[in-house]
Amino acid sequence: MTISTTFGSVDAEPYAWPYDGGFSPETTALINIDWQVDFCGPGGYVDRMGYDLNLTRAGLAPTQAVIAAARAVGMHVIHTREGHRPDLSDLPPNKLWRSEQIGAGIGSDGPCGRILTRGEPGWEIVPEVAPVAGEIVIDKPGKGSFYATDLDLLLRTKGVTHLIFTGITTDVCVHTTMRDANDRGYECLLLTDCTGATDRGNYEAALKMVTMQGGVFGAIAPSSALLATMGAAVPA
Ligand code: C5J
Repeated sequence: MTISTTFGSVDAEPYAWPYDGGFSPETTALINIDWQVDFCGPGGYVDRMGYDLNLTRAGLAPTQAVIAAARAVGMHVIHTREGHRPDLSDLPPNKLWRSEQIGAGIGSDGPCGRILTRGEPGWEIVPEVAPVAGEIVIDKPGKGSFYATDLDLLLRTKGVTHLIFTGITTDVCVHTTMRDANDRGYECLLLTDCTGATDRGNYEAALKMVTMQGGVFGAIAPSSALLATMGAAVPA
């Protein structure tokens, strides 16, 4: 069976993405990982841990443009949120302990409500890249978006084979999800300017890791390359 593609390949590293020459909105999902106040907003989890929010916020504007382009062509747009049940029954004790060691105990009160807790202001996706009606939102207790969620079932039911990633943080939730997606056979692209980490060196290393061994987890490209392939306007 020949599957026709709407768009050709993206100028990516270490190969022109995707491996099969092109992609279609029907079989591609844009996965936006954990763009929550807790990871990029003042008073959230990352801020409480003392990291520079400029690093995790850097990808917001390019991600906005990519989400708009994806919506315009009818691509699947999916969002994830990391957070725990209010009774913390899905929070492993070692994760709680570690968060307390760094002064940002999960479930404790902060300026944005209880840290990393579902339903709290800090757990919400920031308005710049918030979901619109009809878009899937995956709530996950861990770093990977497939662990303890129905993401794989939803993607396979929709016939999705290709995944494009934005989100934070590059070296933690984005990487864990991309690695898992790759093992599951999805063809993955990470947009380099649409992601960020709490540490610049980790961000750079995480991008480099994707490209080793001929693209061990997929490929990376700036959002401008994706937008160019889709014939969408690249923001100045
Ligand atoms: C972290 C995430 N860094 N969304 N979570 O704890 O990457």
